[in-house]
Amino acid sequence: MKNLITTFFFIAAFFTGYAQEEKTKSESMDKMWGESAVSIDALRAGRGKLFDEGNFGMFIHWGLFSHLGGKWQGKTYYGIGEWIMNRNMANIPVADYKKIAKEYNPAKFDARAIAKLAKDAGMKYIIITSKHHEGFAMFHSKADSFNIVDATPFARDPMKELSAACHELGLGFGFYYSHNQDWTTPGATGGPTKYTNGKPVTFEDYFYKKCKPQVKEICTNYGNIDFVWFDTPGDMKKELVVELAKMVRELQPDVMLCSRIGHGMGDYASKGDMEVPPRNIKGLWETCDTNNDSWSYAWYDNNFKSPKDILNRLISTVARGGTYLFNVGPNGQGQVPEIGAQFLLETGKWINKYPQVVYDAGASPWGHAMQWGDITTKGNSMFLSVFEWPQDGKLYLPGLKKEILSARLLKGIKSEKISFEQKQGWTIFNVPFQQGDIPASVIELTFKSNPEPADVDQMLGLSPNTGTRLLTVFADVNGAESKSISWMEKFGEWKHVTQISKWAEGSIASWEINVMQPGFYYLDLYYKGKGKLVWNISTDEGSLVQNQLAATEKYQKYPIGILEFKKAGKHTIKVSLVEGDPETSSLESVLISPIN
Ligand code: FHN
Repeated sequence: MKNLITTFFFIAAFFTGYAQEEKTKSESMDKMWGESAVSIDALRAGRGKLFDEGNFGMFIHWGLFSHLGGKWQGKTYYGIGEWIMNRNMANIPVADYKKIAKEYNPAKFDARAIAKLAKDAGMKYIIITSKHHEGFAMFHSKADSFNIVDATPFARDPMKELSAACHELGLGFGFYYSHNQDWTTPGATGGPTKYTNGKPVTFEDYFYKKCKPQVKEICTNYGNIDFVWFDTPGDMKKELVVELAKMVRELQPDVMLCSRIGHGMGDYASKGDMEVPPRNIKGLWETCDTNNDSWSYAWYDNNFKSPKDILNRLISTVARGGTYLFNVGPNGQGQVPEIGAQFLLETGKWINKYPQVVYDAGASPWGHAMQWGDITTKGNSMFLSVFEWPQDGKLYLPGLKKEILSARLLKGIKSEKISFEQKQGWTIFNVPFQQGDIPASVIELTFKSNPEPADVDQMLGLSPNTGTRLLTVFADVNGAESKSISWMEKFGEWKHVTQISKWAEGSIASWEINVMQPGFYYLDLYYKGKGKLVWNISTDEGSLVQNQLAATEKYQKYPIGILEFKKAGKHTIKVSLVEGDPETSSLESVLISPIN
């Protein structure tokens, strides 16, 4: 058991250490980034323009592991496919792993088709794995013959083909490179600790003989590149990271470096894998997400995100102030799995109709998502992307204090004026009963000047026609611990929430909400724990619900009862744990829904 726990923390540190460190920076540092000491504004106007305005890029995980597709010697290993070699998955010996190259022939790889897919999906650039942790170079490398040209029957350089296709189609292009972990190279993190002849080796040996020369190759042989996306810096020494960054910047002055290079040397911050943050973040940052559960191809993994999910996560990332990097994993033949590709094309059709919602769009002044969708801004306009269309012809927007010049329901380039009224701090739009566009319809509001956070009351709202989820990240917490946590479902498949735990007697989590319509509402709690728990939920008006329910070790939704709001307007809701183990009981959110 102890070993298992140690292993988990070891892996978690590899995956998340940097993200945690960079999160703090991205939230506090919106002026300077890394030792390049360039202001964010200068970056946005200069080499960061593609990243900042494009807002949507394609990530590709492709390597020798794609040939295995999650299976080794007849057994399937569930989790992120590119880790199959690792001791926490199939634990494949280095010599055996290297032999796979002899049978690797992704003959159906078509660089132009992949670049076109990215373009048709509305993506503005591609970032592809040139070398992942397995140590296999997907480009022609003079520094190490364990590469796709010299070690496989395929014998082509797909990176030459892809960079050319991107340049031809007007897409940006960049490389992922695993600079610290290299499991097949002696001296690298996770690699053999001695040469095959038994001689000792150091990390510096790997760094100077393989890592730095290969990074030089990818920065020299593929024309202009826009990104170098280093990953999992672990405990790499600062001087080596600085040396690498310096070389990259000299060879490719327009390149953008992701924060995962380590030691604050990146140009923009990278959030945790698969993490769409719930509140706005300042500065230049990105979320990388994948189209199913694994980054690289896995034969069993067809849990592809629908066009609705992709658009919702993309628009929410942009609405929080970030950029969305969305991954596909080509199979061993070099092809992007069909369902994932289809969903991306659907996504692209929608973006092509509403480009203004995504490209060069700014964050939502509300600082958080709405129950029905999300809000992005551009100039004097605000775009309400409505994914959950109201059934009763009314769309409720809480907290807008600025005068609206016009409200229009967009229909591609055409639009239709919609009427609205403003009362009790709410704007209520009269919308058609039928949703115009799938998966989201867009309402454009225009104003005399650019909408700012000061123009809205960011308080959460409870409308009469949709449930409102009160996330604990927005709660005031007294006497308990509020903490952002991340965990893996399958190996490498990350989930992120903020939770409230370590409850004590008198601990309270509270939210302020603006209630549009008084009445009775269903109340559900999302929590985890052990045994039976008793929760108490009360309002400033003296309404109260208390109930005992079972708990499991996974976050789940539990119906608690019915809560009454006697008057419309601003209210406080308080939650406390009355009975149950305070150590294991964790609250994730409260859902308040109208009773239909
Ligand atoms: O270990 C890698 C993982 O395989 C994948 O490449 C992701 C993508 O962000 N990065 C690392 C884990 O965070």
